Amino acid sequence: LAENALQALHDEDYGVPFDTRSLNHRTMVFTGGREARSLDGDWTFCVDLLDTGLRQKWFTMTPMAAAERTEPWDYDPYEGETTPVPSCWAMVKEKWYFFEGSAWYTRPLDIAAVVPGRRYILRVGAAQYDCKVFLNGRFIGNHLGGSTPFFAELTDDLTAGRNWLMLMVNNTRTLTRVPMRNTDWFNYGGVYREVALYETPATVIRDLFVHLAPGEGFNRIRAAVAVEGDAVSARLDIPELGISQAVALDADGTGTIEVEAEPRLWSPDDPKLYDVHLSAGDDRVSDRVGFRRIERSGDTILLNGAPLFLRGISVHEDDAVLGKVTNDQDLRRRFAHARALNCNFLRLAHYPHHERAARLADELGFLLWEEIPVYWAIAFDNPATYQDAENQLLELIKRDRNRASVIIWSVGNENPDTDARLSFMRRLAETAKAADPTRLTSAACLVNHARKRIEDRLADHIDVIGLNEYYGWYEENFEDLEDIGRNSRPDKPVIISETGADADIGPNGPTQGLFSETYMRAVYEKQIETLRHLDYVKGMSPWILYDFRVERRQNVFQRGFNRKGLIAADKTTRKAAFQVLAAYYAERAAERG
Ligand code: GCB
Repeated sequence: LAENALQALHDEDYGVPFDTRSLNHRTMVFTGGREARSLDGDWTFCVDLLDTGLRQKWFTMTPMAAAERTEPWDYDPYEGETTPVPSCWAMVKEKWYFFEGSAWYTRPLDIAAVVPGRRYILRVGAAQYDCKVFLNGRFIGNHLGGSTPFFAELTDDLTAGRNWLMLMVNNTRTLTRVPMRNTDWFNYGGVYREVALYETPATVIRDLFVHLAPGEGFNRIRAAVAVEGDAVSARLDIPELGISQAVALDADGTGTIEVEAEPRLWSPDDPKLYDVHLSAGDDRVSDRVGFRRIERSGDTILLNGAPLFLRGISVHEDDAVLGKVTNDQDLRRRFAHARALNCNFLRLAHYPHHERAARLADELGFLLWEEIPVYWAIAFDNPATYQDAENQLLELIKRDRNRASVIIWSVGNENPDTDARLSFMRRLAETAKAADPTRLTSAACLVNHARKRIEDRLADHIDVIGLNEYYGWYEENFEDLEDIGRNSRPDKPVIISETGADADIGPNGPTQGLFSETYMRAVYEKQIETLRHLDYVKGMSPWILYDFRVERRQNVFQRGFNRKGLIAADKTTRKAAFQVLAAYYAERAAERG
């Protein structure tokens, strides 16, 4: 079939093009406390650069032995190579290292009985970037966005016995995706977070948002719930606070309550969490929630009413061996390194990280900046690109808004100050506020280098100004940073969301000058010396904790990695600048008394 016949094929077969049966934030289910059946493990796998699978409808092939097939076939989803889920295909076999395109995943799904009145819902933790879900030859739905979870209801297509589940995952970089074609991190493809099947009653709790109510005191808790089904009320229980309260549901299944309570407030020093339960009809979910308040007043950030300085570090989700796959051990090591740096804050750049990161931060007492990949030159004038970005933002917020650790939603990184960008990102910031009025919004902005001042029209529409600056590295004249400090009078808190320098500490790394450890250390020393005198700077998250893989960095010192890590890609060897930052943060922490 010719390229332009593809759309017709979709319409003819399904009545809808693939990309309109959208799996988006509206199809999310609240999963806290639910039992899930893991679908991780080996799946049959095939890369498909030319999208032959869609043309030949590989998803409709029935399983049979090769000898029984009567027609020629170009791929058999039921035989051949396998790949583990979760994984990034680049990390599984060398021949897939630079592969960009579509890949097919197939596995059996055996169900003893499809119980009437029960629902069966698939959750994919993340698939980079476009994922089409098929069950037993039928197209179920399509998700866009590489780092947020999505849900597909399988109930109507599932049969007792053996079913076949297929995912087609496409990681092609395009001008209209979020991120677009050009990034400074590796374009890993694949189903790289966990996949699971949830079984629920007919009535399903889709959403639960529980937090300290905004306002004066710290003695009211608010819960907003969304239930699908015929329940007219739900019940909220927080046993440790003596709360057991009915929540009346409107005709659309939503309801909100506010109750008096005196929770011990969550903070990095005392990361207290409470068990929270919600039931509606036969459905029941739970969560572990900390109660705290984050606010901005003038150029100050307040946590539970007290001024806060964010001693942070930026971090990618990247591993020299696993790629974007994250596990508990990796996250714990990350937080242990942040602790050794005397941090109280991490910037999870540049896309939503695994939800376990925020759960651990809740437990261990770290504050987080979370972000969507509105990175560099997005197609700001394209409505479909906006929809995609907004959906990723809402999926992230709905996934993590019960996490006390998360204090900032960032709507983007280093985007030029154009009209189209302003309206796109302002809308995102407003959407974040509407979905979650309890947190601060931000974006990593750029300095106006010509006028040497902090100046970005988006600053009027966000709570905290993130600022990426590389004086001493990309900007050679370090004195300019001092001018910028003098020339700027922001009326909001500024966080230096990035600064840094590369250093190659391998055997052939230089001993002085650019890319040397000594040079990197000097940049950190100068940055700290300058920034510590700017009283509107209320925190920093230098770039970056670990060296990370990226295609675009290929000089003799980089060799496929961005080397701005305070720790090398082995996640063990510290560079000299580590201690410089750790010492500064120790001083800031002590100042607090
Ligand atoms: C930036 C980007 C970040 C890059 C970094 C660098 O400004 O936000 O994604 O990796 O600079 O190292 O150039």
